[in-house]
Amino acid sequence: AAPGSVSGATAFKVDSPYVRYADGAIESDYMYDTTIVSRDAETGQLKAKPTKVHYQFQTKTSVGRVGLMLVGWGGNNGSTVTAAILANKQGISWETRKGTQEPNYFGSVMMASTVKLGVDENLRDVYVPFNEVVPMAHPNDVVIGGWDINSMNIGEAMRRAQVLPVDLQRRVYDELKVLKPLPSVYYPDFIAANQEERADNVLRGTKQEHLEQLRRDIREFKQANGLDRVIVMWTANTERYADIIAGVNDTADNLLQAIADGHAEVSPSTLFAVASILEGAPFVNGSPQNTLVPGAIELAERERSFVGGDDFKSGQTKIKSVLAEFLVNAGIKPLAITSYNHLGNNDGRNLSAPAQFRSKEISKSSVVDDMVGSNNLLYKKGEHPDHTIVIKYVPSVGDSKRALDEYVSEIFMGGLNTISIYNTCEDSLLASPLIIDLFMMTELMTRVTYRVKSDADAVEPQWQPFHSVLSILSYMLKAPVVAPNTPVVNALAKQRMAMENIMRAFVGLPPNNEMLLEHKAF
Ligand code: NAI
Ligand code: DG6
Repeated sequence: AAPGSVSGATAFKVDSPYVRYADGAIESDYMYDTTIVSRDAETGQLKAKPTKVHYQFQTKTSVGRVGLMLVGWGGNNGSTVTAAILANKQGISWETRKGTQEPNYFGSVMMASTVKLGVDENLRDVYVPFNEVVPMAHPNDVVIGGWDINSMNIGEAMRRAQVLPVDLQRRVYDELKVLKPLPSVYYPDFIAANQEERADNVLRGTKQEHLEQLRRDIREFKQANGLDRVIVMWTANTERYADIIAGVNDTADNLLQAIADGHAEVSPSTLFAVASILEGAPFVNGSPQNTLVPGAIELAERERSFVGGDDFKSGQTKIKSVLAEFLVNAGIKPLAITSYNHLGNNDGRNLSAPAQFRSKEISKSSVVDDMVGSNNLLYKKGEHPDHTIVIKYVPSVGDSKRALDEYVSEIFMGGLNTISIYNTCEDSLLASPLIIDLFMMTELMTRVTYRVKSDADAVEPQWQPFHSVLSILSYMLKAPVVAPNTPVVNALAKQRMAMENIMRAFVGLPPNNEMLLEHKAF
C-alpha cells in the first residue's frame, strides 16, 4: 500500500480580494457571465440579455489518502494502469532498442498538459500544469485494488495483456504478482459467451448478498489502507444494454427492490454502481453499457453520491469529436462518417458478440449529435449525417487497434471533400491515462462545494456539492452521462474548456478566452 498524499501542490496563489486561502480550503467569489436568450412574442426577434450569477466555491486543499478500486482489474486496462503507476511511482526505467525509456504520464490531460494561467509583464503567456490549478490527488499516491471474475494476479494479467514492453514487465512483475483481484459478480447473460472460461473468481449467492459483499469490499479496502475516500471505476468487459423496465430499474426504490428480488435485468455493473453509491464512493463507468439506469441516478442524487460515465473516449472517437466540430464550425457539412476498427485483445473478443457490440455502437455513434444540432444552416431539423460503426475481432493484432475513418463532407457549391484517417495504437496505452484523469477529476469534485448568492438572501445559503452526475468528466468519455434534462457536450475542445474554466473558477480566476485584446491595440 502506497502512502497517500496529504495536500496537492498548486503552481501559484491568486492575488485577489475575491479569493481566500484559509482553514484548509480555498474560497472564491465568482461572477458567472451567461447570456439569456428569449424571443419577442410580437416581432419574433431574438433578444440576448447578458446575465451575471454570483457563485462562491469552496475547495478543500487536503487530498488525504485516496484509493481506486477497478472492476476488471485483471484486464488489459486494469493491469496496464497499475503497472504504469508503479513504474512512475518508483521511477522504474527500462531498456528499449532505442535506449533507456523513463516512465511518464503522457496521454493524461491532468498529468501531461498545461493550462494558460495568464500573461506576464511582457504580455507573454504563462502556462502551468493542469493538475496545479487547484490541489489534486497525484496518481503516484493512489492505492489501487479491485475485482475481477478471473483470478489471475496482476503480474500475470499484465503479461497476458501483452501491452507493456517486456523489460518493463520484468521490472515490475514481482510487485504486481502479489496483487490479487477480489471475486466479482458474474451474470453470464450480460457479457459475451466467449468470456465464460475466464470466470473462475466469482461470488456465489443472491443478488442482495452480492450487493452486500461489494459494499463490504469497499469498506474493508478503505479501512485496511487507511483511506479517506475510495473511487470505484468499471473497466471490465462491455455488457449488453439492460432493459429499462417500469417497476424494476426506473426509480431508486424499485432498483433496490429489484436487487432484493434477484431480478434478472439488474446487471453486474449496475450492482457495482449501487454498492458504490450506498458506500458514498464515487462510481465511474468506463464501458458503454447503460449501467447508470434511471434508478441508479436517482439513488445517487438521493445519497448525494457521485457517478459518471460512459465509455472511455480514447482514440477514434476522440478524433471524431475534434474533426466533426472543426468541419461543422467551418461551415462544411459532413454527409457520412464511416468508422471501422479491428483489434485482437480480449475487449475485441467480447465485442465480437452482437449484444455487446451494440452497446459499443451506441456509444460511438452519439458523438457528433451536439455539433450537428448546433448548425441549422447546414442541417435541417432532424437531419443527420450517415454514421456507420464497424468493429472486427482480429486476434493477431492483439491490443494494437487499427482504426480507419472516412469523412465525406459537402463543401462550396456542391463539391465533396473526403478525409481518410488510419490510426494504429496500443488501445490500453490510450485508455490507461484516461483512468487516471477520471480518477483525479472525480476525486477533486468530492472536495468542492458551492453556493449561489443573491442580494435578496435573508440567510446565508448552504454550501452544497455539485450535482451527483459528474458531467465535468465528459472530456474522457464517449457518451457522457449528464444530469437529467441537461445538455450533452461531445465536442472535445468545449469539454476541455469546461474543465479548465471550472477549475479556474474554483480559485476565482476568469475563464480563459482567446480574445488577446492586449495584443490587438496600437
Ligand atoms: P479486458 O477484456 O482486457 O478486461 C476486462 C476485464 O474485466 C477482464 O479481466 C474480465 O475478466 C473482467 N470482467 C468481466 N466481467 C467482470 C465483472 N462482472 N466483474 C469484474 N471483472 C469482470 O478489456 P480492456 O481492454 O481492459 O477494456 C475494458 C473495458 O474498457 C471494455 O469494456 C472496453 O470496451 C472499455 N474501453 C476500453 C478502451 C481502450 O482503449 N482500451 C477504450 C474505451 C473503452
Ligand atoms: C473496439 O472499438 C474496441 C473499443 O473498446 C475501443 O477501442 C474503445 O472503445 C476506444 O474507442 P475509441 O473510439 O475511443 O477509439
